Amino acid sequence: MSLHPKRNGAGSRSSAAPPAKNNQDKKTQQLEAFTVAASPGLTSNQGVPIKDNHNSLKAGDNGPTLLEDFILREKITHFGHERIPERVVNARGCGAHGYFKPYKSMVQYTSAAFLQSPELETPVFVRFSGSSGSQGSADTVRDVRGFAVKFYTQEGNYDLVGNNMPVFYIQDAIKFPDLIHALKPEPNHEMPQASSAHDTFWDFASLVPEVTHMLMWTMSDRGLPRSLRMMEGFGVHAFRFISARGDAFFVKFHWKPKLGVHALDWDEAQKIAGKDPDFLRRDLWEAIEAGNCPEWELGVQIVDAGREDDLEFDILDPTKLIPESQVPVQIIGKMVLNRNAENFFAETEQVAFHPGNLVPGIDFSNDPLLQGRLFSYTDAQLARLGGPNFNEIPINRSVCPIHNFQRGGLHRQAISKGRVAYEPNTLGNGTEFRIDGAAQDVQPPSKPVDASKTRHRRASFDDHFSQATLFWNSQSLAEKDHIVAAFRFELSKVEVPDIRQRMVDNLAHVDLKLAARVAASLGINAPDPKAAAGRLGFRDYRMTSKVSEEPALSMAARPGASIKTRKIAIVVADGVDAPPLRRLLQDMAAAGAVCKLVASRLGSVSTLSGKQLVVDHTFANMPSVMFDAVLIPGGNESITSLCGLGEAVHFVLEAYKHGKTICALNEGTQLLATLGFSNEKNSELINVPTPGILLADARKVLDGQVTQDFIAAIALHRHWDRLNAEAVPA
Ligand code: HDE
Repeated sequence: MSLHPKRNGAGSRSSAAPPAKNNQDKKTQQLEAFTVAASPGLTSNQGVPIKDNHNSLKAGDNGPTLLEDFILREKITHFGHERIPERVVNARGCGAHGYFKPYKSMVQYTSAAFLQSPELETPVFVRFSGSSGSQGSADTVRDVRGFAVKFYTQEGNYDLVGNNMPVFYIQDAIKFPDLIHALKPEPNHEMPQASSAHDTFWDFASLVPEVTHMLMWTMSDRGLPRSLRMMEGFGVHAFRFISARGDAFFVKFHWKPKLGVHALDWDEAQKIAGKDPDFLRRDLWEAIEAGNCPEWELGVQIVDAGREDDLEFDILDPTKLIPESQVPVQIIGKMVLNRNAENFFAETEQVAFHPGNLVPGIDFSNDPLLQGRLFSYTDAQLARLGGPNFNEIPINRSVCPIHNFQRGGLHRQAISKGRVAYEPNTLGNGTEFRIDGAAQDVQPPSKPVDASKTRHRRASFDDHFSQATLFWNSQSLAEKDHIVAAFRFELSKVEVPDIRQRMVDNLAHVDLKLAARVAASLGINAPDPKAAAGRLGFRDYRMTSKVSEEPALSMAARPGASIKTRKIAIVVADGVDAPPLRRLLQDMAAAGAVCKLVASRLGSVSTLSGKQLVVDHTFANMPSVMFDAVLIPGGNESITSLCGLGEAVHFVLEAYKHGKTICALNEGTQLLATLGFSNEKNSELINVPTPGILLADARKVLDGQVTQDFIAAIALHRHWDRLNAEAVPA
């Protein structure tokens, strides 16, 4: 029996869970043993019954509280210690359980047991995170997102601790503290929160050109995912697959979301940060609770060890990606997230990832950024989780047995039997016990190392711009506009003009037009690539790229076909024309969309025929930025009220500005009148040449035409090429 989605509360675990029959259930069963249900009555932590939880023990009714009140002392003391240090980066996150299943055996490439059989489901826990903000920061800030997956395999835990972008800012771990200090709030006044738009970040960025490629990603719409369910994941570094025969391959990991890759608009993202700072975690939680379990396919780009020099860049350089048209991504399996965590702290906060948690058949590479991470994560867990036994915390336990002679340490839970805590021994079970190294080692020997110590960086890491240019060239016009706008926004927040100037001079090495467009709004000189090239530490070196444009790098080039889980707002008031609306609601639900009625107040609105429709949200509590599309049903009275209601007009105008699909039926078109759309030929479905704006005759709803057009337009996600969108004062 596997824990596949159950509608209505797929997230909840029954207290009498059935016995585990496959690997996927093993983790659930294990966690079950630690799960505590609420029960009547209260006790202290020692199990002593508590009769009064309202009054502390005092010397007389008016007297001081007594120190001997151990119930009060215990409660207050525990409370004072209930926080742990947040992660130094990636502090804000949310997680969910699920499983991974290969589509085929990868035996040819790796001996990793969880990749051998399409029959085997492996339990996983995934934590998504924002990298720069603190635990309480908003979800929708511009940032790279963490995408960390813990596979509970039968050979131990394997962690793929990646991001939603395939490259990273820096090439060597020794720069990480500098990068993060520059990115985080400035140390004197602790501002700004969860934002790179400040002097210290751009000061660093302008002086360290290796960050340029990653900047292109973070300034692009990839920095603003519409949903965690709609973003890609990447292992970033080259890892290695090792087969049972000892053959070695470089491998880059990809997660491809089944719902497509989609982003928010920057204005929208900023507004959501105020309206619902939990937007992304709420979206994930609600989707799983509703049984809309998100899925990703695992892809690998495999390069035979020894063939890596065929690439024009260094495979060990984490600021480079392997273009998919150069080495195609093989899809090898599927991950489904189907259960929300039971307790945020116990699971999501205490989960401890480590890129060095590997299983036999998967190895790391000599990527100098990865090498530094191998040290950092254990160290981080020691600081955060208070000692060396964090592997015993339920969410971190492997599902296979643990046996070694590590003993003691803070919070040790295992009660190890016997007098033997060393190897080899004969006293453990009466015969000689000795590890002889016959089994495959987790870290197989690779090429012998015979080199002088050096702090030198390889010349093959010198090109910082070719792939930034490749990324730029691969974007659609709208995506390019967004990148320009993002650079302008960020650099306009920089107070020191020299920093802005250095940055646009650097950008001139990516693309002169990009740099000129950014500079134009900043009140600085036109970009000067020569000025950048003359600067200390700046290398003006470009490799010869084999690929000049890569479709996989653009989100616009790959719109999805489905509108599953997309949110549609139906704006209504009393007097709404219900029959066509009902039909559209049915059609949209059948296509998997989530429709919500939005009005000026909660309760219900009356229809033309005097019936009542229940309102889900108000314009104030669920503004247009929380939706993917808008439907304006007809009904004279309803539309007259909505046209006179500022918040309703704003709702629709803002949706227009953010490129969302808007469908108006009959009189509903009047709400769009402020934008100059009208529906004079009321009997026709008018395809106004404005993308994603459908003005429809309600009678056409019944023949399915409106449904079809509406779905097709929503599936395109956003329609950026709209006239006068900048004129909308939303
Ligand atoms: Fe991390 N990173 N990182 N990182 N990272 C942490 O680990 C670090 C890097 C990533 O949901 C910390 O447990 C160094 C790249 C994710 O719990 C810390 C370097 C990538 C998460 C740490 C990097 C990542 C972290 C903070 C440069 C993408 C959240 C607390 C050498 C491939 C995991 C902790 C979760 C978290 C160090 C660079 C991804 C301090 C030193 C590159 C998704 O150990």
